Amino acid sequence: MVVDKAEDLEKFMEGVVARNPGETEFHQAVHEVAMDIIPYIADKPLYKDLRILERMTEPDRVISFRVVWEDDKGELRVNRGFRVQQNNAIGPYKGGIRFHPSVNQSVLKFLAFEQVFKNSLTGLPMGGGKGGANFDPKGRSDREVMRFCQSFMTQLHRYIGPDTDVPAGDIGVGSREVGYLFGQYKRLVNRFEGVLTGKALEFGGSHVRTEATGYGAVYMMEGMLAHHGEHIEGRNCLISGSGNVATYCAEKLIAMGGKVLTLSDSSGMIVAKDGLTQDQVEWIKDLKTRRRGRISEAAKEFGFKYHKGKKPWAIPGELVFPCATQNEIDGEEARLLVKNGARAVCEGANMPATPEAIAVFGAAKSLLHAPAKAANAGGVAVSGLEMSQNSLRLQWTEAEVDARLREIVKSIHDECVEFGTRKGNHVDYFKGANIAGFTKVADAMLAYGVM
Ligand code: NDP
Ligand code: 2IT
Repeated sequence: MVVDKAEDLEKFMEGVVARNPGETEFHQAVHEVAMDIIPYIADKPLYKDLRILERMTEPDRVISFRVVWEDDKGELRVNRGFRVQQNNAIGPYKGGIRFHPSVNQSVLKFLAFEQVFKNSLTGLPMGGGKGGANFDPKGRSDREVMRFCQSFMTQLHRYIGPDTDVPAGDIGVGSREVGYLFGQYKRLVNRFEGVLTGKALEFGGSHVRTEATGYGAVYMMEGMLAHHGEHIEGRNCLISGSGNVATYCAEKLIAMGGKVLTLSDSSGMIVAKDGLTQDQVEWIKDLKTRRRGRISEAAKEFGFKYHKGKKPWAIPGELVFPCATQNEIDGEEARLLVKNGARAVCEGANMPATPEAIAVFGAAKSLLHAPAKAANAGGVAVSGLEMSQNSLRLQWTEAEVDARLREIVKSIHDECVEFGTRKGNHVDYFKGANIAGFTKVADAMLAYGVM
């Protein structure tokens, strides 16, 4: 049978767009996966005729709810909360919660869809989901954030559970918010159970969960370079963002001898021309998690150059780690990075490169590019380990969890190589990750029959 794969992809995407009007981020995430999966299943009737990919694009359910809370002036505020339960074929729904004004159904559906493939790649029994609210924590007091979290969980608690759906952090949701969310869940259901990950160590958290996404991205970079006979030491690194993922990415790069030139936030970017030190990273972590300040303050404190409103992509660097948000590198910025000597891009953030940027990186001779679902899977992998520890009612040591994290990232890298190697040892990490992530979920769905 001759199959026109391009026509198949076009028809498939027409259906996705028609069923999900206006959800551009979701269309983008599905298209990026379908580009690899449709050719892969063209001669596999079991997957193709049983419409497995089409079924995977339809969330099991999307829950949306009103979140009402009182600000410090006594005024009532109304936000919209969501949980997208995308797919639980291989385990309970699992994925973070995002609090950011840009949150809407399209953004959360893209994140939940991606999460299914990412979680599958970890090899742990976790399905995919994502949640959040269009709440802006910036400028809000601790008490306001607490009241918002409590109201959010009052709605969410009826839909989640340790064997049903296990949320965690994402943008705007860190250990403070997970504490408030977990406390409210416990109060409502009167059970102490592993319903959230990213908890503090005192109440069921795992060592290395805070560090895991940033560390995991660096382990992935290390694996990609090693596969090509290279290493991190002595190389100039560009990082965007200055939150959880970015700061722990910087920390691990410094430990491995990399030179971290940049960090950023939504207001601008700092350039440390001699490279950040670990002490400076500690100061920035405190700035962001406790003092809740802006990255410009680090420039004042340490005499770095601050570029208001700029992103790091015009600075020459070899190892590139977008760790802030979706679509933060466009085609033009990708061309600039390539021109300035980028060797590898490792996606700490979810879907940080636009389709045009992915195409530019793909066309650049031998540039290595790890997609988010492989590069930032370390975070959810340690979340999966936190779930295991909660079930066992045990806490593993830091060394034990870090060793497991390294092992998981290595196996993700190996899977990308197995399914993504092209001629001449060049690895298409996008293709490898998409196919490896897809097959496990697809085979489980086949086993369940038609549903
Ligand atoms: P944080 O909230 O800790 O930090 C986010 C950082 O990105 C901040 O510096 C923030 O700047 C910046 N940022 C956020 N939105 C924008 C925007 N629209 N434009 C410019 N800058 C922005 O979040 P995380 O570090 O946890 O998450 C960063 C990325 O990593 C996200 O894509 C997330 O989905 C992904 N990720 C996170 C995981 C985790 O375990 N936390 C796991 C896997 C992926 P500002 O403070 O100015 O808003
Ligand atoms: O995008 C992600 O993988 C996360 N925000 C982490 C999810 C989790 O459940 O730890």
